[in-house]
Amino acid sequence: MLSWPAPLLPTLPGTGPVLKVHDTARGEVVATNPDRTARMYVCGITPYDATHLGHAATYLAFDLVNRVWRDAGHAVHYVQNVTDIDDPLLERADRDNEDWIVLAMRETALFREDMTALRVLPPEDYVGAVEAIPRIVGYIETLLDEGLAYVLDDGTGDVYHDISRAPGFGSESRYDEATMLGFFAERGGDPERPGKRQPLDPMLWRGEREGEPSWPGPRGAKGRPGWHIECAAIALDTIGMGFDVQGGGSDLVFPHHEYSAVHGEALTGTKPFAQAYVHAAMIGLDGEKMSKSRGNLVFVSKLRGEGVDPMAIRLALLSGHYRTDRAWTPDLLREAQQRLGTWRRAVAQDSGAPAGPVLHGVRERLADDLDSPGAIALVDAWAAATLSGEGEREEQAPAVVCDTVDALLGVALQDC
Ligand code: 5CA
Ligand code: ZN
Repeated sequence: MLSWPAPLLPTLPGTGPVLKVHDTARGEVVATNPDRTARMYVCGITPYDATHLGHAATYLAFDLVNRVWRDAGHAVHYVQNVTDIDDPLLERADRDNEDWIVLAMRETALFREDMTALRVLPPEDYVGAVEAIPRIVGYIETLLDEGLAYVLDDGTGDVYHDISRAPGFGSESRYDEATMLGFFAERGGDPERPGKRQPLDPMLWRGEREGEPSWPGPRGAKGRPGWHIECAAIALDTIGMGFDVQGGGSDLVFPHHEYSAVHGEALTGTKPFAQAYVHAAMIGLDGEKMSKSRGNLVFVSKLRGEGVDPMAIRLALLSGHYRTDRAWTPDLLREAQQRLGTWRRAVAQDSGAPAGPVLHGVRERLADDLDSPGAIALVDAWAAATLSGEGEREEQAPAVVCDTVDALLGVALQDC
């Protein structure tokens, strides 16, 4: 699929430190240890209502991962999917009496525009579920051939992964069975379905149903792919097993990332699927998680349409830590707009407070589990000192801080 245009990325003097992130599977902050090319897979949108500020916050968190790795001297192979066929997309198209393909294409196009406006570095591979179907089918056939998957015996043609044959099951989320069952039922699973070997077996392929789109499937049975095998297959085909970071919002901890990992491990006979599973916390509005199903959404495109500077949206979302559930409020945006104005005035000065500690400090804060509020506080302090006109001055400082904020926080202040 077409990705989106890359923003310019200034090169900073020296190199940044090793990135540490919180890994859900180990339950602690761990150092990433990428090869020369770091590999990251971040779960993309299901394109029926893009891009709300929750989505944006999640992609901004992983954009920081990308930027910190690049600053540390790595190339980054970044992969993102688009779940352009799944139940919620078809349900929305049905509700609005719209062609699901038109809906998906329109929302994906809007997402690209929002990501471009927010200056998110684009993925090297941007892959839709539909275009991946032939590969997904091959993987499901492998699981069937190895006796790790089974066709349900009720004539539907639905295929499930037998998780009793998956020894690693549970090691990503580390949830107990009751918790798993709760989230599974809540997030698209079917624990009660008769004929399954285990209630927690996930669907790999949904046999053709009347009125639903379908494609040639495993062993010639028509239908469409399950959700978790989509991400496992796309990751395996692009960056392979053992990649550095699997990312998404915390609502994907279970079942989605657990099952993607289990599918990947079953298909390759190797572990782990990802070295670290990193989850961004939820953005809420008026005390509830912002979600399509609840309909309490604020859209990036709506704010842009009202003339809000995308850099202020970016700063507002980064002013909270990515692992803290937080609310979007008008005050948050106002504060970010003010901050952006202050920073822009400061970098427009002929000289400023010393830049070295800002560059070093922002690098250090972001490498420490993406502490964006800590990084922002350092730039605030620099801007205040610079605008006060007092203390030590350096002629190059405004340009260096401008580049630092651009390269590491992704906030463009001006042409530095
Ligand atoms: N297509 C799947 C992933 S393969 C999916 O979850 N799509 S989504 O459109 O529902 O969400 C896209 C991304 O935004 C996911 O990483 C999800 O975890 C994240 N997300 C959804 N709602 C929020 C929210 N309120 N706050 C933060 N992140 C969110
Ligand atoms: Zn996914």
